Parts: sequence; structure tokens; C-alpha cells
Amino acid sequence: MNSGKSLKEFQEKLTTSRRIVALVGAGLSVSSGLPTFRGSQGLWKNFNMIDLATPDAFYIDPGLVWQFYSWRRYNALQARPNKGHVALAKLSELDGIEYITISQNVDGLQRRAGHNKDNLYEIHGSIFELRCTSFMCNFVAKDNFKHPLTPALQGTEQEYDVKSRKRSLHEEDASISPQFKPIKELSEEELPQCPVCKDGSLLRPGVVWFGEPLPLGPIDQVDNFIEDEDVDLVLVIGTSGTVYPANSYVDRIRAKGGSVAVFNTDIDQEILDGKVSKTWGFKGDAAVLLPLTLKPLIGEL
Ligand code: BJW
Repeated sequence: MNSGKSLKEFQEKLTTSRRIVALVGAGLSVSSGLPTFRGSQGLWKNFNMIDLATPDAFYIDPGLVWQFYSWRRYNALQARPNKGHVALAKLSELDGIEYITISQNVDGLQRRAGHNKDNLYEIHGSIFELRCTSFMCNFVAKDNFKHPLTPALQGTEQEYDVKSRKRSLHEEDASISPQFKPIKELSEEELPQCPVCKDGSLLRPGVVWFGEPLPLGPIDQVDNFIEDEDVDLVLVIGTSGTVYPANSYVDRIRAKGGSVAVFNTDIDQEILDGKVSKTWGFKGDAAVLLPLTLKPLIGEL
């Protein structure tokens, strides 16, 4: 974490701020056991996770992409919100400040931590939402927590073949790596189908893939919050800041005079050295740092 002086300065800013935004990314859910998208964690069975989060990937091989999302859904259901999620949930309920959380995460953990629904914007959607892929149909199922979604998606929970892992551990031969469970070739009939469309259109996860527009209502409300009146402080939590439009919010707030506090395991040295104006950096696990740094507002968790 930063020096005590910086923490004190940050907490002074925190307690005197009237309008606060938190921008959240995959790093916040790491200590709940969920992987990030980029870097060494962002692999599923040798696929880059970001390569699977595209309309093209779904169009070319919906069976592959559904197996990936089925694995993600199962893991998110097994995961528990951590103290970082709880700290933001506490912020969301405070009187006396105007506050929003803009979450890029689709895992539902922020909601499960008890975050106020009225000031939480899940701008990349939710893996527990299902949408029909037909242009002619507007079927949407929210909060669908079923697993597996179809019998053919049974077995997607584990990334590795449990038997091969057990065998290699038993033989105490560390050179034998566990085998990935093979990807199944699934026909469209074996994947989630729209219950409304007569032609059996595919359902897809209700998330925002690259090149797709973000949900208009939430984006408008976030824009209004940022533009209506100046934001005093933006907390940038566990995100690489590589994806538009989420990354643009920080620049917009900074350009209007707002301060920035970054919570990440990987932070530019310039920020840590205090060389970037109006910017604090707290290096480490967001699940540990948020309860500590936000304590003057949210109290002891
Ligand atoms: C810790 C930690 C710990 C680790 N504690 N920290 C050129 C060509 C084509 C498109 C574009 C282009 N240039 C720009 C674009 C736009 C594009 C974009 O931004 N592309 C960039 C990659 C260049 N954006 C879009 O396409 C968006 N749509 C759009 O712009 O629409 C315009 C439009 C208008 C009208 C019509 C049509 C279009 C959509 C973006 C959707 C992003 N979707 C995904 C997948 C969501 C579904 C799913 O989850 O499967 O969102 S991609 C992925 O990236 C996911 C994430 O939300 C997002 C951000 O990732 P995040 O959260 O930052 O994770 P990581 O892994 O990158 O970083 C984790 C961080 O945590 C790291 O910094 C670690 O250090 C840190 N960390 N452990 C704290 N314990």
C-alpha cells in the first residue's frame, strides 16, 4: 500500500467528497476465485478468454462459446462476494454522498454483496441473463441461475479432467500436467434454445461482446451522473482500463478536475511515487485494500 501520508491524504479527500464513482473490473473478483481476462489468468483450456467474448466466436462455434460461459456461470455461482464487494455495497447505501458503481463484471457478485440496485450499473451485462439471438424476437430471461442449462452442458464445471489430475498426484510425478477436459462438439439443438421462437433460435449470454453497443439506459444514466455535476473522486478498482467506454470515464472525470484512486496489484511506478497529479495508487488485492482505505466512510467491516 502507499505511505501513511498518502493514505491520510486520500482519506481526507474521501471524507470531503460529495460525488464519488467506483469503476470496477475483473481484479475485484480475483480473491473470490474468479480469473481476470488479460495476463496469465485469462486463459480457458488454452483459449484467450477475450477471443471467446466476441460475436464472431459465437457465430463460428456457439458450442465452444457456450461451454466457456457454462464454466463461467458455474464458477460465479460457487464464488462468494469478498470484502471488496462488501465495502462498495456499504458505500452504495451511505447517506450524504452521491455515489455510483460502474461495474464491467458480469459475475453478479457485487449485487450478491448487497449493493443498492439503484446506483449499480453493470455495463457489460450479466452471465445470468439469457437473450434470444433472433432479430425478430426480444426474449430475455434475467436471473437464470440454472446449471447446466442443457444436459449437453453438463460436465463443463471443471476445466481439467479430474481423473488425470488424481492419477498424476497419486504417482507424485509433477511432470505430468493435468489434462484439459476435451471440448465437446455440440450441435445447436444441444445448446440453450429460445422458448418463444418457433424456429428454435439459439439463446446467448446477456453480456456485451466486443463491437457490440452497451445497454443504452445504464450508459445514459452513467453519462448523466458524470456530466451533470463534477465528480470529486473516482475509485478505479481491479481493471486494466483497456476497454472502451469504461476506460473513458476516468479521463472524463479527471479532465473536469476530479481526483483518482487506483486499487490494483499492478500500478505504474509514477503513480506510486506520487508524481501524477491528484492521483493515489494502492497496490495489492482490492479485497483487502478497499475495506482498509474506505474505513472512515464505511466503518469496520
Ligand atoms: C487486481 C487483482 C486483485 C488482478 N486486486 N486488482 C478497435 C477495433 C474494434 C473495437 C474497438 C477498437 N478500439 C476501441 C474499440 C471499442 C472496444 C474496445 O474497447 N476495444 C479495446 C480492446 C481496444 N469496445 C467495445 O467494443 C465496446 N462496445 C463499444 O464500444 O460499442 C460501440 C458501438 C456503438 C454502437 C454500435 C456498435 C458499437 C464493448 C466492450 C465489451 C467488453 N466485453 C468484455 C466481455 C464481457 C463479457 C464477459 O465477461 O464474458 O468485458 S471483454 C473484457 O474486458 C470484459 C471486461 O469487463 C473488460 C475489461 O476487463 P477488466 O475488467 O479490466 O479485466 P482485465 O483482465 O483486463 O484486468 C484485470 C485487472 O485487475 C488488471 O489490471 C490486474 O492487474 C488487476 N488485478 N488481480 C486488484 N486481486
